[in-house]
Amino acid sequence: MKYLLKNILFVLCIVAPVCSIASADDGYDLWMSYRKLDDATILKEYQQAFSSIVIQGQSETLGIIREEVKKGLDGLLGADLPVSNILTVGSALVIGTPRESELIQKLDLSDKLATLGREGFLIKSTKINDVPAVVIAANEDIGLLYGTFHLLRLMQTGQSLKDIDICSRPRIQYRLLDHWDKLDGSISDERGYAGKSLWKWDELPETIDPRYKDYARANASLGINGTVINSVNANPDILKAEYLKKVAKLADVFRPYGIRVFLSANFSSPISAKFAHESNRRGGIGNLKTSDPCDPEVRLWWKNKVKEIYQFIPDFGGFLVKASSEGMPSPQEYNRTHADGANMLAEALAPYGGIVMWRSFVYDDSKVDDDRAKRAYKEFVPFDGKFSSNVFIQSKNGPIDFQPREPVNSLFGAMPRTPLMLELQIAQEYLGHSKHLVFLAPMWKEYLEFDTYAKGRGSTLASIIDGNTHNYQMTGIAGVANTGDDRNWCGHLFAQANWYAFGRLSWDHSLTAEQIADEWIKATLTSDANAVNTIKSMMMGSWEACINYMTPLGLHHIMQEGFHYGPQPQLDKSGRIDWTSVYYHRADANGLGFDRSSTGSNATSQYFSPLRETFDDVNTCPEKYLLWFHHVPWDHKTESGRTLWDELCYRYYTGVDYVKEMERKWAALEKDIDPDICLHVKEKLATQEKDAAIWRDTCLGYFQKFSNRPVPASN
Ligand code: GCV
Repeated sequence: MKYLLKNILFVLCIVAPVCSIASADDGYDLWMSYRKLDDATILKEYQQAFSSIVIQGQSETLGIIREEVKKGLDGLLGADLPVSNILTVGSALVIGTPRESELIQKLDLSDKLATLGREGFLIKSTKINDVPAVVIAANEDIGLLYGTFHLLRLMQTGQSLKDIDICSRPRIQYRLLDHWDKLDGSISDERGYAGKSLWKWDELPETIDPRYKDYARANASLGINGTVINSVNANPDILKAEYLKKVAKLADVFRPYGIRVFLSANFSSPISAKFAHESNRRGGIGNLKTSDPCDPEVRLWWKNKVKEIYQFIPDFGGFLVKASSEGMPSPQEYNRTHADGANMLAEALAPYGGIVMWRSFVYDDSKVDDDRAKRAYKEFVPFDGKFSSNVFIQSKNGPIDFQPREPVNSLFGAMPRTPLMLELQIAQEYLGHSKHLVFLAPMWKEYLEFDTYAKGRGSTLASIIDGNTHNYQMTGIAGVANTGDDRNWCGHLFAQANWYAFGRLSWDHSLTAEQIADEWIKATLTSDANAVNTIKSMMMGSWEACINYMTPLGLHHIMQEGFHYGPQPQLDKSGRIDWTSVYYHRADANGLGFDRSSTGSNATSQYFSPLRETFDDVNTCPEKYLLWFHHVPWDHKTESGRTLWDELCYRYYTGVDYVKEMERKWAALEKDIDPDICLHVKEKLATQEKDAAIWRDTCLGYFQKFSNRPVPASN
């Protein structure tokens, strides 16, 4: 008996883990696991609507659509649907362009299709030859792929398809992920928190990791249509032929998914290695002594290099350039301007349809202004209208650097004759890395809906970057990627929701954060109504909570230097002040905050009226930006009636309490969520709670030295 028991235990020990691995959800499938729907009514509706799939035409993209739609419908419906190019009896999903599909041609959708451009699509329920059909139609195959993913999304979220009649096209033309991946395969010191780079440079071009395809598929499912695959701190080697061959292989995988490859270029690439400066950010793969953009040899070097790139990658998208920033080389070293530099590259790319994304993230030059927040505006606005038509100025959302909260960068609205491309950060560099649950869609919505008043009321950031305010001829948005080779792509399962949200907003910035959360939860985690609501409630407040436990009331950049994770409100041993926390928070016996009003750095003057006046007056400045724009006395009365000090304490406690509440809510969902995911998130939340308390105690402990007022034990 004892022997038998021992054997049973042995078998259980061996088998149990195997079973749990087999059934475990490791997060690899992202929002595309296509679990069978459990709502019987909607399942029946879909089963009746789709007894077959009909796709006419041949192309690589159509092949992908066949694969995706089969996988999606079979999974969601628990079926094995036939895919063919002939419509038979029953009911069908019919996908095609009028050019390739006579079934679609017959429907005469030309008026609608004329409004949809190259990437748009329509989904419509109709009848073809008396057969009830749901149709996905578009002008190009890529539109069909986007339409297919959209239909699957509607089904994952359980929406009725009866009488469906929708048209969709992207509001923004260039929708890019910016990877800050290095050529040695690391991302960790470039703000990557999910393992190593997805790109296996040592295996390419011979070996193509199947994950490249999954990456492209995930992006295409959201409508992302470009990727900058290397860090803006660009290693010039990326432009050597040996790397271009590798990049070309990635481009081949991404192309049928509608994704173009772009590269970050190092401005001093043309310089010979023997003339390159010592810093590892300096260029040096060419044979020249200079990278002066007005030097004919330099211009020729770039023209030849671009020609070579297009031989490898015929649909190459263009260059992203970080110049005059954090030690990166620039045209200013030769007394040339940003426009000289960007236009030289633009001229080389123009014949092939390529573009330049020239970043406005500049703060190296101390002569420009003492206030870092003012520098981009001062350096770029004078050049409005001086850039070639294929140049974007790519600007971070805020004037400093992806802080938990900033006002919108004053550059937006101030360059009516230069297309501005918005740069957001999906990676949570300043928001708890991949350790904290922080859903970023509410933050991005706050920025997108921020009214700059550039052309009067309604000149929102969204309307600037989608071209409506200034009639830009090119429009673009980029998100600094949070992906890596971790099995679940993003480190934290909930960080996937930020990749998802970025993609969805880049296609349609009018979507609400709630809708995006709702879609992501249902596609990724569960469709149980209570669980969905609980998770949504966790996500929706998580950004504000993070602000509260890190940088409430407009505080900013008080993170650990370099690492940008934990709090470091104090100076380090070196005593250096510039770009340290004390530069930004300016705590003293009188109060707290950076005076950027007209009595201080006057950064408020860079905004349009009436924002300028609203921000300038401490009594009208929105409290969320209070310490961003003002140095405020500790006893200043805030909106709640509490003094600044008491409000600060209140906010720090509220932030931590929110994390505790998320832990409680998550614990109650155990039965609705895959056990592995449940545990993974539970552990992350425990870390977040610990970290949030450290933030609160460190910051309040430090600021108390100046305020001289007591810190309460709780709210
Ligand atoms: C890629 C911040 C980050 C840097 C980043 C830089 C940039 O300073 O901390 O890691 O460099 O922004 O956006 O260029």
